[in-house]
Amino acid sequence: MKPFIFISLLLLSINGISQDFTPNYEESKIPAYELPPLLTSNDGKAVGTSEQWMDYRRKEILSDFEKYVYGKIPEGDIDIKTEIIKEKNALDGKAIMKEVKMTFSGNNQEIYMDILIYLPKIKNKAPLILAYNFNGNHTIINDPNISLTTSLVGNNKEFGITNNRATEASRGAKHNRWAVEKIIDRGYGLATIYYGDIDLDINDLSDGIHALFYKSGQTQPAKDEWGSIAGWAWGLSRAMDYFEDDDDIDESKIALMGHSRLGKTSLWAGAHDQRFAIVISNDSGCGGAALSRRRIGETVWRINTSFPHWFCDNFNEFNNNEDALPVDQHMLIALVAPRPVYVASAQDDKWADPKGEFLSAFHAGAVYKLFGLEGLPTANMPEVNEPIMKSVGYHIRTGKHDVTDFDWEAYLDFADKHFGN
Ligand code: GTR
Repeated sequence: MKPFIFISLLLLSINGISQDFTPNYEESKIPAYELPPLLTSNDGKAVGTSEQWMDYRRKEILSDFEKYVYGKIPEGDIDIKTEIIKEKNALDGKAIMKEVKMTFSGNNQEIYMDILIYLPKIKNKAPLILAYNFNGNHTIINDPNISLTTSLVGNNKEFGITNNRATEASRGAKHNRWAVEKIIDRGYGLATIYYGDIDLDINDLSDGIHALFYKSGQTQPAKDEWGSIAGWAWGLSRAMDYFEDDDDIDESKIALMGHSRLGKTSLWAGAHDQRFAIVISNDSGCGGAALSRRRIGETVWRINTSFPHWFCDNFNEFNNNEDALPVDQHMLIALVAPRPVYVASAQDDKWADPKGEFLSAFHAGAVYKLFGLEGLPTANMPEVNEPIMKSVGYHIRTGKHDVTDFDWEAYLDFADKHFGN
């Protein structure tokens, strides 16, 4: 895709948002709704044991999310080549930095994904947090050894990005969101990937990972096939394939974290791929942790209108028609069970519906109970800045839609608790 097309498409996706949408923020105006039952199968059987959950209910729900929300990954073989590009001392010698390039090819096309990895220098294999970034690996910390991304990035005057190509000036530009040193000091590794490596975040699925899987003559996913979120989730699983082969990484202790649209992605990846040991959603909102039926802030119609490429086409059937959805987002969180899951909200992030995020996490607890595990203790939201950490974790912190040191501290505490670090 040519850079100027990328810019105009970005503008289009912003301007394409309908003007006459007034989000509702009042609890009293939420239409009465009933959540689809977690523990009754589609043909009406009660699900009362963890075996029944794993044997059929989990599969039904996963398949409904594939069919109606995120889209299925098409079948087909692509070639994957993995190379370690760099390995260096980092952070004044207390960490190792690696760059790993995975190249994917199919249909005579090729894309690549660069995984940037920081590992603490510890005796054992490192547990690790995996999270996508929005602007390129080089933006998470000012480290001259990190390769600038060669994928297209958004233009930004402050960093001199005018032709959708990363600049030196954007090194470390997003360091506020990445507690790299804290993570290393706590004995964890961090791996990150620029999400645009897998699929550019524009309403165009003719390229990126999708194009590698198209059948002859196909240029768009079928109605029940993957949108961008499922594509990004696929990329996280490929990173996991690599971690399984890296002797410095403990692949049984990978926590997946994501913010906002990438929080939606981490939930879907973690639901789908049970190799991820902990799943963390930071301010993921509509299509992530928030219950769709509450229709607070961003709604299904609104998200499908502003970001038509994120979900599968079938999801449009539920625009202003949330009650017809066979699933709601508490079921997505439940798909992570029995693995620990953490949902975080921000007080000023009304658009993402903090209470809807909390309620999803709360209701998912019913499935954890089948495994003899504890979910969130009550249906009342905790005070701000007071994390709850059971097998389901939750906090709402003060502040806006963002990733802060407070969030990272909570995630590391949660990982310590469950990984026994
Ligand atoms: C918003 C979108 C949200 C959220 C957010 C983000 O514009 O409406 O669903 O994903 O972007 O990713 O920052």
